[in-house]
Amino acid sequence: MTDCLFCKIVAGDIPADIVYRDDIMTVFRDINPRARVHLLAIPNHHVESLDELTAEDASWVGHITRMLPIVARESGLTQGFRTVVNTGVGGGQEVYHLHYHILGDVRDADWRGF
Ligand code: DGP
Repeated sequence: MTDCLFCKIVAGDIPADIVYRDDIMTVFRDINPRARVHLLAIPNHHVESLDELTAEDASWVGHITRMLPIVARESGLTQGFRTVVNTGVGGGQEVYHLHYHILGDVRDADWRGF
């Protein structure tokens, strides 16, 4: 989608600190980190939110889910991490390209913020 911020990051039109990338997904550092490590994992193709998913999406959703702990570990989060997905207005979603927040070392982070 041409006017989607995260599609532009996938395309390389907007710079981002990318920590992992494959044919299905991209992971980059959040511009406004809420924890010592705060990553965003997104599908490379445009999907607005979890609300859009159908049974046909199971394969790539499974791939992203399986990769979350691998990328987290490779980013130094050896003691675990928090995963957050905000969905829609009620979920506080700001960017309408599905993204999984990966937060590490969250002990001092504002719990209510996520
Ligand atoms: P959400 O509220 O779940 O839609 O989170 C959107 C996140 O996206 C928020 O934590 C800040 C992050 N973000 C917004 N714009 C940019 C950007 O241009 N670059 C990066 N790296 N992150 C962004």
